[in-house]
Amino acid sequence: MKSNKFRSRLARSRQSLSRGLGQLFTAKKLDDSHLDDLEDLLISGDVGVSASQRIVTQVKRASKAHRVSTVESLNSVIQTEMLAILKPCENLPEMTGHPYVMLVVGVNGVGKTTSVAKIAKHFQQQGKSVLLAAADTFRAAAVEQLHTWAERMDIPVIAQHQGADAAAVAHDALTSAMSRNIDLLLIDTAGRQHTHSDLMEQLKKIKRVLAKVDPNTPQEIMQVLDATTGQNAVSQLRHFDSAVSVNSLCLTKLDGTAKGGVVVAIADEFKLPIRFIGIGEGADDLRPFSAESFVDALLLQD
Ligand SMILES: Nc1nc2c(ncn2[C@@H]2O[C@H](COP(=O)(O)OP(=O)(O)O)[C@@H](O)[C@H]2O)c(=O)[nH]1
Ligand SMILES: [Mg+2]
Repeated sequence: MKSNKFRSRLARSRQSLSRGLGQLFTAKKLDDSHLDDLEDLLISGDVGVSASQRIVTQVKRASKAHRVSTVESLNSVIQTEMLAILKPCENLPEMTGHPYVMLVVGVNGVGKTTSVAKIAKHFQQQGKSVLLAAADTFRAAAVEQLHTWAERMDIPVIAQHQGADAAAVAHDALTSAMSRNIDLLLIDTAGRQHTHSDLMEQLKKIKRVLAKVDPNTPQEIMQVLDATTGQNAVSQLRHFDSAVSVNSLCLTKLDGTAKGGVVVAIADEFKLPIRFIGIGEGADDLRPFSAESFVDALLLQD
């Protein structure tokens, strides 16, 4: 059942790619103009220039070897190459250290707070004790939003008043997690400040303050990216990664977008682990990333 929901949430991305591939394959033999069309199709599906070229190169090779005679065989070459690009993203940071601290970052509106709640629930269901830190002190509503989720899931939250120092909230949360013997501390952060550089300074400060309490923390800096923003997500990642060294990703809103190919672009360019993908607004609409299921959902026809 779960995998059906996953497939159906990715339907728009799958349909847009497969329709294009079907149209491409009206001729008997793939020639160079078809390969250009294939590259355009992949790029317009947000697969990114470099990953699209990589895939087209493989299709060209297979075509020369007469291995691409049907739309299914074309699909299968694309599938194999996408899988090769995505597979390394399954190498997640190992969750060692106690508490394990995930600092969740990203621009406003990408789904940080929602993802923090979903991730909390995911690990709670695995029997881990979880604590949340409301370090988005920029907006009062952000703290409120986290509280609402946490109450529903019966998970404790550390928060302060609006405008409080985000690093102080993170500090409190970590010391509290240590004294309560918590397994996992999830820190929600702001996505907007007066300026972009303020935000990056704040995130760096949170990192410093955490490391002072426990030099192993934060073990994971997870950037949340909204897949519907396509190539914008790529440039957001470039900025955050250069400022705070992101070591995992959560890609949200893959439901209802035709831009699911952006996952391939991000994997190809950054080779960063993808821990989760978001496929809806509900608490259960989160899936651990699997390269196989993702490629199947993107390319395998019903
Ligand atoms: N469709 C869909 N909406 C999502 C997903 N994740 C988050 N959202 C919605 O995106 C909006 C912004 O989310 P929020 O967590 O507040 O973003 P933040 O500003 O980064 O903390 C909310 O309306 C969420 O319900 C997802 O995977 N799919
Ligand atoms: Mg938020």
